Amino acid sequence: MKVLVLGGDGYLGWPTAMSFASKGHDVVVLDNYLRRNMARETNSEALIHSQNLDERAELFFAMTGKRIEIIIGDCSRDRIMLEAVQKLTPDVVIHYAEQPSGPYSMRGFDEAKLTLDNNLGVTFNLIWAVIKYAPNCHIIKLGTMGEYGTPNIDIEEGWIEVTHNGRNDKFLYPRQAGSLYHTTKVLDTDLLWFYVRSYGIRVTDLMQGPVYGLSTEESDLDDRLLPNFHYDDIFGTVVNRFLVQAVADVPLTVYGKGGQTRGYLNLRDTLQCVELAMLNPPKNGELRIFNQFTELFSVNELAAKIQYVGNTMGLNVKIDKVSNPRKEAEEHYYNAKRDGLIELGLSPTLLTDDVISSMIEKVLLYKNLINIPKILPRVRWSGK
Ligand code: USQ
Repeated sequence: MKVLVLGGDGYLGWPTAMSFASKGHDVVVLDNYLRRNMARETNSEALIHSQNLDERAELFFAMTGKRIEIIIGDCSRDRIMLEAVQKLTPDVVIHYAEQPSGPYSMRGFDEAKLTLDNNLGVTFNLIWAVIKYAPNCHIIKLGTMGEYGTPNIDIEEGWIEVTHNGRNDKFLYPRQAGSLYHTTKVLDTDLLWFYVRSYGIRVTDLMQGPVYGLSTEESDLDDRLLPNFHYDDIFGTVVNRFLVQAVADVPLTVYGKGGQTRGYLNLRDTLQCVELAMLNPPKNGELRIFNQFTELFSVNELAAKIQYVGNTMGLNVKIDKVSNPRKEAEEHYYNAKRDGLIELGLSPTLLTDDVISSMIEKVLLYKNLINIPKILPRVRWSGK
C-alpha cells in the first residue's frame, strides 16, 4: 500500500514508518519537527538524541534495503497538505501530526492556541485533501482514550445506544476530556464524523491509551533508530517516566492519590493495531472507532510493579505521592471495552516483569544523560 505518515518524526510516527516499510509498503513521512522544537523550547528534550529524519531514513536503508521517503513540511498549512496528497494519492494516511501533550496544552495561552490551531487545522486540511484528491483513501486518526474521561459507567468503543422517552438511537459515546490537548481530539472526532456523514470519506479513529517502551523489531537493529523517548513532565508518558526515575534514583512521582486508572499499551502493540486497522479498512461513509489499549492499571499499580522489578535488579526504587498538578479524578470507576482490535487479531504484549526489566536495562545504558530537573512537574492545570 501507499502509506503517508503525518507526524513521522514522533514517538509513534517513526517506528510506524519503519515497521510499514519493513513489511514492503511504500512509506512517505511528512513532518515539520514541531514536537522537537516544542521540546527544545520547554527544556524537555528526549533522553536519547535522534538524528534528523533524512539521516535516520538513510541509516534505515543501509541496514534493511528499504526506503522511507521524507518530506519536511507543516501539515497545518493547507497548501502543503493538499500538494502532498495530490502528488502521492495514498491508499492510507496515518495521522499522528498533532501536538500530543496534555501538560503542554495547559501551560498558557500560546501553548493552548498552538495546540488548538495545529491539531484542528491538520485534521481539517487532511479531510479536504482526501476529499479533493484521494476520496477512497483510508484516514487512520490517532485519537485518545482520554476523550472519554473517567465516566461512572462502562466505556463503550466509540458509540452508545441511547433510549430516551421510549425511542432508541446510536450516538458517539459522551466525551469529557481532562486537558485542552485531549479536548482537541474530541473536536477532531466530531470533525471527522461530520465529513464521514456528509462526504462519505472512510475513517478509523484509534482511541489509544498511554504508550510505553522503546523496543520494536526495527529500533532493535541500531540505537540510532530508537523512537524519541521522553521522561520529562511535559512529553513523557507515565510508564516511561517511572522507568527513568527508577534508574535515576528519583522517587516515582505518583500524582495525588494514584488511583487514576488508564488503559496502557506497549509501543509494539501500537504498531500491530495500526497495521490491523490498515489491513481491514472501513467502508466509505463509515467512522470506525477502536479502543486501543491492552491492560488497565492505576498509577499506584504501575509504580508498585516498576518498584518491584527495579529492586530485583539492584536499584533502590522509592515511591513518592506528589501534589497532583492536574485536575483529574484520583479514585474512580473505570471499565473500558476493547474488543474490536482483539477481534481483528491483536496479540497483546503485556507489561510483564521481563518487559519492565528489559526497558530498565535499556534506560540504564543512557543513565548519564538523565537531566533530573526535567522530571518533577512544572505545569499545573491551575495555571500557577
Ligand atoms: N501521572 C502520574 N505521575 C507522573 C505522570 C503521570 O501519576 O509522573 C498520571 C497522570 O496524572 C495521569 C496518568 O498518570 O492520571 C497518565 O498520564 P500520562 O502523562 O502518561 O498520560 P496523558 O497525559 O493522559 O497523555 C498520554 C499521551 C497522550 C495520549 C494519552 C492517552 O501523552 O498523547 O493521548 O496518554 S490517555 O491517557 O488514555 O488519554
